[in-house]
Amino acid sequence: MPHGLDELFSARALKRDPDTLAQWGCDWTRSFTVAPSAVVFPESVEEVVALVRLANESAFALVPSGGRTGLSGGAVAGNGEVVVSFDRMNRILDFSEADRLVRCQAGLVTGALQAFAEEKGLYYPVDFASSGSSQIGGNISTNAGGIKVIRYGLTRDWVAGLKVVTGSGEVIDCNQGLVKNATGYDLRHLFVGAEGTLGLVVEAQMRLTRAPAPQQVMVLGVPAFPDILKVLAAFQATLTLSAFEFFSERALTKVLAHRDLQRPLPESVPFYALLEFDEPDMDRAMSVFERTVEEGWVTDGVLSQSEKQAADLWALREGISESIAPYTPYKNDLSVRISLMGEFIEEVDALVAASYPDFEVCWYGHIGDGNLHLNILKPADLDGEAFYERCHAISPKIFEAVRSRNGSISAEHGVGLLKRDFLGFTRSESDLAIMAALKRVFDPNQVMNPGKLLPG
Ligand code: 2HG
Ligand code: ZN
Repeated sequence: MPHGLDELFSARALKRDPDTLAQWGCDWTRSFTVAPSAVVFPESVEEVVALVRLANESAFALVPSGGRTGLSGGAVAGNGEVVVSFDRMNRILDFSEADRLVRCQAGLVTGALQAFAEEKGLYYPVDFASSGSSQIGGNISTNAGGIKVIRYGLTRDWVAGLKVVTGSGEVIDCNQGLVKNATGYDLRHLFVGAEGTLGLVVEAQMRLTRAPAPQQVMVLGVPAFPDILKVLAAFQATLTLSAFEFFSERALTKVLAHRDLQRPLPESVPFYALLEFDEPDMDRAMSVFERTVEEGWVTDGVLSQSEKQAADLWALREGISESIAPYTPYKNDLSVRISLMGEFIEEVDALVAASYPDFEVCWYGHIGDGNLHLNILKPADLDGEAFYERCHAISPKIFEAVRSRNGSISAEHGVGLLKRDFLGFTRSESDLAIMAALKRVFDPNQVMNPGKLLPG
């Protein structure tokens, strides 16, 4: 049991009851042991600094905790660690219209930043299904992606400045909102995607942008997977897409069984592409659509006629993850360059079909940016452990297909515990050695999220 916490935190900000430990000790993964010793809710940077110093002196480990919507176990505390929740550091501190910058605390919920931007007539474009509960600090620590990456990039692209408490308890301000800053190493980018292994992000300066035109959503039925890539190329050659997503018929049936939604098209089709684009581009989009039908790539399509219909079409894609959660899916979050995607998905699909003819496989994802979500569903009559073992055994083969194409074994979900032992498929020996050395610089006593991302 870590000493000294009671002197730092009031009873209101320090919890040890089993319900709090269970809730704040894990993320959306359900397969890891959850055993934190305490959860703290700091309210200021000073409290975070004091906590990190105490962790160094008393040799206990810290696990940062945002909205805990992660899917790789990055926020799981399984070894008596102290969980550091940012739920009470969730304020917007400053807004500059001229700079289009919001300075906020790490616990600000992503959706609250989006809503604030909208109030100011601006736009925060990083978006995903969990934006209602995920927090900016967590988005930064995992370099969250989501559904608009094809147009707006990743969280990293919107971070203009960071205040971080390093693993040794120093406070550093990185970049401070500047656009141009050619003064050596940009430390800000080391903390983006570091999964809390180097320090705790306590504040951020997030960039906003001009609000886009009203959006139109189109869902197309595509019988053959490789043709999705031709459809993507045809649309991208003609207009700017805000999103280009895909899902398989099997993934669609799971959402329809879970939610009160309509099939997008009268007939079922093996694959669907979901596109979003600016309304003023509608005529051009319609003519590309007609061409994709003439080419035989697309059988049918639907165009949103109202905001409600657009939201319902999006729900068909964004609702998949939640609708398959009851099947305790084995998750893969893979990326390769778009040009290699056709042959890659064919190889992995054949591998998965041959390895588990008895398992249901759901494909979906952000195909416009090269990111595929491959979820393998557990049959109801198979024990969880046995299912996990069988899936785990095939992972190296899938990852080998990734490695041979210089892809990534975790495109946007991070490494955490789930992908840690497979990191060598994506990162070289030298990369891993440099990452471990950097960890020693920022966190010499290994108090920051040990065992995540890199072996503890
Ligand atoms: C999505 O794109 C999320 O829906 C979750 O990244 C993906 O559950 C998944 O595998
Ligand atoms: Zn995703």
